[in-house]
Amino acid sequence: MQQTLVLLKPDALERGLVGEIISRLEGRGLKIVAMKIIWVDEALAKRHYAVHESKPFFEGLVEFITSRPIIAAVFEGEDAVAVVRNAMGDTDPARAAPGTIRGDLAQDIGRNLVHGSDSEETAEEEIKLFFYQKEIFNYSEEID
Ligand code: DAT
Ligand code: MG
Repeated sequence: MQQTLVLLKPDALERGLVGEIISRLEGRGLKIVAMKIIWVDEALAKRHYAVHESKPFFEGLVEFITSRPIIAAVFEGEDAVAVVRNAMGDTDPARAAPGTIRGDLAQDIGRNLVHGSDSEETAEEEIKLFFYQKEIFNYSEEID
């Protein structure tokens, strides 16, 4: 079992695509174990995207993710990291395959609707940035 961080970026909320995107991820068999709507501040945005600090698009990226509310979620399931990445499609919607979230619903690399952690290690770090452990539901504990 793996957990991964999913962010529905401001364009997803603005365009009314939240249900559609969540539906696609749930359709892959992933379970929502945490979810909240938040307004990301500059400090959190910069930490989350720290790996891109030196890139020319960094400032715009931070500006966009802090511009309006987003939805942060943790999805859980077998190979959750890879399943979400595949469901999202290529970073650049112009290259994203049809059938993927970005390939079907987005057009602009700066407005690509969704974030998904890119490795198990990154997922662990990113989840901690957005959620306290107590906010993440543990199904197995509930069932026992
Ligand atoms: P991904 O979101 O697929 O993991 P990434 O980590 O390389 O992609 O980049 C993070 C975000 O930064 C991406 O979702 C959109 C933005 N971005 C990446 N490359 C960009 C570019 N060349 N121009 C503008 N924005 C870009
Ligand atoms: Mg990334």
